[in-house]
Amino acid sequence: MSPLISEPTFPKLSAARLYGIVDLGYCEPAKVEAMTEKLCLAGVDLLQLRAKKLSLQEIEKLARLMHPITRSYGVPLIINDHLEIAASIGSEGVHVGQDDDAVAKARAVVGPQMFVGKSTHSLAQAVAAEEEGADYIGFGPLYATGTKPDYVPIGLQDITEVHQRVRLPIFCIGGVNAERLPEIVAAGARRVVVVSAFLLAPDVQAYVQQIKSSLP
Ligand code: 3NM
Repeated sequence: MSPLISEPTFPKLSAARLYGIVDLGYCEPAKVEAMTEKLCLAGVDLLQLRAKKLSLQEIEKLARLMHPITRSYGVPLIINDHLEIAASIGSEGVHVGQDDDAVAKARAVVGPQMFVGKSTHSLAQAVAAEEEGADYIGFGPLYATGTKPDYVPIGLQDITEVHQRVRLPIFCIGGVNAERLPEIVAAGARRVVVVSAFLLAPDVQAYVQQIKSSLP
């Protein structure tokens, strides 16, 4: 008889509130495993691997290191940009930008099980991403951010309306930190993505927990 191997179960995407990103602009490769563990332990609901400057081989290697850790916490792992890597490692999700592949192309590569997220930078793009079949959207950057320096911040004024017009989970992103969170939540945000504020925090776990407990 073959042993029973239990498949990890992941909560529904709609239950996710706090989305972390292991961005290799802030976290060196040798620290990716430890950072993944800390973020998951502290309570991120989703975790993305984002590495704009590494080779495909290096990114795949890191994704393969992260995946057993994220799975053990029941945290979906999302690969930024690289559909083939997502398909090859069997991550739970993939994330595409406005200049990347369309959602349909992404789905054709990664299959029907994996969820597909899309970055949006305006109300019109948010509505279009839903029509295109995305499973969730990022909405931002709310503030100017060194993590995505070429993007003009969209501010907080459209957050309420995007929640009225788009039924998908909406993750507000870009310059989100503990100090700004109250005004972001007051503007109508229910879900956020935090990158540099987590990765640069002196105590990552305490910082994640602080943000998590301040979300509605
Ligand atoms: N995408 P930080 S803003 C990766 O608006 C990313 O689509 C954005 O990093 C978008 O929390 C952003 O360090 C950077 O500002 C978020």
